[in-house]
Amino acid sequence: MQYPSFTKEHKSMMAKYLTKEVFDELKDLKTKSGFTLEQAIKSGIDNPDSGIGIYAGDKESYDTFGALFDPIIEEYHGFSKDDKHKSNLNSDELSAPNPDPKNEYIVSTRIRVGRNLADFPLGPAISKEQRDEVENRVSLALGSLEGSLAGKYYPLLGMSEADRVSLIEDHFLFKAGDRFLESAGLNRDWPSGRGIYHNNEKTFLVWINEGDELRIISMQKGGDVKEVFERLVLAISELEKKIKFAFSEHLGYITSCPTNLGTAMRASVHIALPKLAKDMERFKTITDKHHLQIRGVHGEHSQSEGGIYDISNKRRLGITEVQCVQDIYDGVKELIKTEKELKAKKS
Ligand code: ADP
Ligand code: IOM
Repeated sequence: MQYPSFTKEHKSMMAKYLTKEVFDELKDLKTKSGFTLEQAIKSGIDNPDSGIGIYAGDKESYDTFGALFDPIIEEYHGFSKDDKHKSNLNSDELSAPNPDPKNEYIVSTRIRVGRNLADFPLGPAISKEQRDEVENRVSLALGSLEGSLAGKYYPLLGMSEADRVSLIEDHFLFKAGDRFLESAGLNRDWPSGRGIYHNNEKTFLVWINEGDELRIISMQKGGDVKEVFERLVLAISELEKKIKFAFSEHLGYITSCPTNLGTAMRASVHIALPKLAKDMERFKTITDKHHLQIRGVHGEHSQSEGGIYDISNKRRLGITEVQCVQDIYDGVKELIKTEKELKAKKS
């Protein structure tokens, strides 16, 4: 492989840190599952608008290609090579009374974590047989859940187009054909091995074999962040009794995208902020202060609709799960306060 010809459109962290020197050091290396630098960086090369532009094929990728992953992880999470990840899922330590009890701003709250099986490569390097085995193991484990977590697994293979589209539009299911995942090798053999599990109320959901082997999701209408967190914590602890997840003392839960390492948690609200949306500088000052990311209503790389934004924690590694949710909670409180002030001024 030749050193990639990056253009000025290539804005990813991968493009920033893949100097010729780093490239020469890594270009001929391979992990035990056969994953190469070329595969790791393909998404960022094919998609110049990538924010990060690199994926891991297995846990070992983070060591083998450390000369490239380490500075990206440091810049994204503020987490250095010598830091240790820590976990705290104790909801009693979360201070989060509903910031919008009258349901004026927050449409819905969702918290997800990514997980991958300890004994398998990650999605970019997994074989079809291994992926199908992951689907079998995970759907079996989910099938034994009881009480509020009890539900049903719906494989993508054989799902009607109408059901698939309506699950996506209602924000429950992942989209098909994501070009970032496509180039990362994460869409191979689609739709085989993929699917969604959910309880009756669709407040507890698990995606199987999308960007990670599991995305464990708790969501509901309104702004009761604590209730959403508590449901997620219960689901994680039940699943951990049945499945061994890939984990490292240093990097926490191992995920295919380095942005998700650590807690692998993205806690988000869909929130209507029409006044702040007209002053993006002020909006961004608040989100930056609280380490938050702004996405559109249809997920990453989508646009806002009707002044509704997806606001979530950006940092996931080196801080605990409680801190991830606290970041978003504190930021959302300030966003609502500012939106109210702007509304009062104009009327
Ligand atoms: P991920 O959360 O795994 O990073 P995306 O950003 O692609 O992935 O979002 C996945 C789906 O979850 C999208 O349909 C998005 O609209 C939906 N979603 C995210 N946050 C919320 C929320 N707070 N309420 C409802 N749906 C949400
Ligand atoms: N992996 C995905 N969440 N994203 C960070 C892609 C990118 O923009 O590089």
